[in-house]
Amino acid sequence: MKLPVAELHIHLEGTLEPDVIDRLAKQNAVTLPWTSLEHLQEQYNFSNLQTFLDLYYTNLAVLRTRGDFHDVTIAYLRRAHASGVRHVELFFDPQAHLERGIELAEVIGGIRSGLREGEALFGITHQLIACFWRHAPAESAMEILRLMVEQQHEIDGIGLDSSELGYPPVLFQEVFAFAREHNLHVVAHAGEEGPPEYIIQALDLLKVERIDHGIRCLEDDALVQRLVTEQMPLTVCPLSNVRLRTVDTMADHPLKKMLERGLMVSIHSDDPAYFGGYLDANFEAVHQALGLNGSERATLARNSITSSFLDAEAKADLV
Ligand code: ES4
Ligand code: ZN
Repeated sequence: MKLPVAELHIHLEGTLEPDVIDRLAKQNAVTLPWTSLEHLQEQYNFSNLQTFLDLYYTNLAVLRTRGDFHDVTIAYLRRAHASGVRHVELFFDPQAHLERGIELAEVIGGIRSGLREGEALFGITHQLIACFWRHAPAESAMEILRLMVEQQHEIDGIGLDSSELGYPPVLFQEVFAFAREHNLHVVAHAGEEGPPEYIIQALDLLKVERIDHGIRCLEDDALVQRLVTEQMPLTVCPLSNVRLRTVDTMADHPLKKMLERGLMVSIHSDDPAYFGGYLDANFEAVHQALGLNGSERATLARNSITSSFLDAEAKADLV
C-alpha cells in the first residue's frame, strides 16, 4: 500500500510498543504493575474502550523526559514512513503528562523536535493536536488550553478523546469556542461508543472540522445525509473498532457501506501498538475482510489527504 496517505487519527501514546514500554520503564525507574514483558503482553485483550484506556494510561507513565517524547515520535514516524504516510496530524494527551508533573514545554518541545527531525529524515510533514480528556472537567481543559495559548506552545489544533459514554460534547462548548477564536483547528472523537447525538453536538456546538471515528452515524439517516452533503471528514480506525468491540468482526465493519453512501471517510490507526498494526495493517485487514477494489483503495487514500489540514497547494502535491 504505497499510495500517498495522511495519518489523521493517531495518538502518540498509542504508539508505545510493549518492548519500548519495558525498556523505558527500566531506563526511567518507573514501576508498572507488570512483572515482565510477557506479563505486559498478556494485558492486550480488551472488552470495550475503557478496558483499553486503563492499560494505555498505566503504560504511558514510562514517558518522563523531553528526550523520551522526541524518541517515540521519531520511532513512530519511521514506522509510518514504511506504510506510505506522507503527512501526519498527531494527537497527544496533555493531561496525561501534566498530572504526572511533566511540564508542557518538555512534552510539546520533545514531540515537536521529533516531528521536525522526522520531516528531515522521512519527508513527512506534520501538525500537532492536543486532545483533551472528556472524562475530566472542562475547567481542566480550559486551564491548559489558556496556558498553551498564553505561553505560545506550538500546537495546531485541539481534539477531544478518552471515555465517551456519559461525557457529551456539549460539556466542552466553551473550550472549543476559545480554541476557534485563537485560530486552532478543532476535531473531536464522537460516535465511537457514543450515540449519533454526540456527533450532532460535536458539529453544532463544537463546530468541529472533522469527526474522529463517527461510525455510529449510520444509526441516523438524516445525520448521514448531512455528513454527506457537508463532506464532513470521518477518521475511521478499523482495527481499533474490532479490538474495542464496537464492531463484532472485520467482516461486519461498516467502512464499505460508509464509502458507498458517499461519506468522506478515510482509514487510520488510532493506537497501533495496542490494536494490532499501523496504517498498512489497517488497509490490509479491511481489504482481506471486505475486498476493497482499486478505486475504493484510491478513494480512501485520497480522502485522507482531502481531510487533512494541509493547504490546497500541499494537498495538490500529494494526490
Ligand atoms: C483512544 Cl481509541 C480511543 N478512543 C478515545 N480516546 C482515546 N485515547 C486514545 N485512544
Ligand atoms: Zn482515537
